[in-house]
Amino acid sequence: MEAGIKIIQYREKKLLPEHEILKTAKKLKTLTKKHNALLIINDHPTIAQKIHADGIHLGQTDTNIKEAKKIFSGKIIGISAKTINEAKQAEADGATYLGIGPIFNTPTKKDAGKGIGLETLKQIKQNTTIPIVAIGGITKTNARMVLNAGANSIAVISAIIGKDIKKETQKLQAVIQ
Ligand code: 3NM
Repeated sequence: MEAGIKIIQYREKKLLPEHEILKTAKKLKTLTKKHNALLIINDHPTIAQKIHADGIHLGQTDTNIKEAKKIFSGKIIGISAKTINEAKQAEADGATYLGIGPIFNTPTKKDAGKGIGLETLKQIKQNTTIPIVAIGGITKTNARMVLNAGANSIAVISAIIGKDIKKETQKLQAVIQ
């Protein structure tokens, strides 16, 4: 966040007990608030509600948006999609942004499947109106192309994690601004 990251998504794929997830989520809420960044909790609407997260993110197989809305009263609800139909459906269901990916092949998420490519991203953009956060295999080398294809924002893991996070984030910022 010191390097200008605006949104953090906390992803914990049910490997930890709920009280541990809650503990980490609380710490992240304090940190993101201090840095004026938004905190999105992946799935776990109950935890998101408890810590007053800014938003939740739901995958195609997570809690559905109707159920999530009964639990989480925050404004931001993102839904992952990789096809035009999924994206249109997510928008119709009331998502406030789309997580579109993987744009490129990525080893980070083993079950993400093959990259959908920039052409599909363009088509999704043409068929939807809510903001698109693109994810999957995005680096400082291809980030500009992803934005040019219609993404409003990019989300990254390996482009910055396991390296000098601040330095790599600044390099990314330089190409996307
Ligand atoms: N979700 P990296 S791809 C967490 O397609 C995640 O929904 C994806 O990691 C999706 O930036 C992905 O290292 C992994 O490629 C992104």
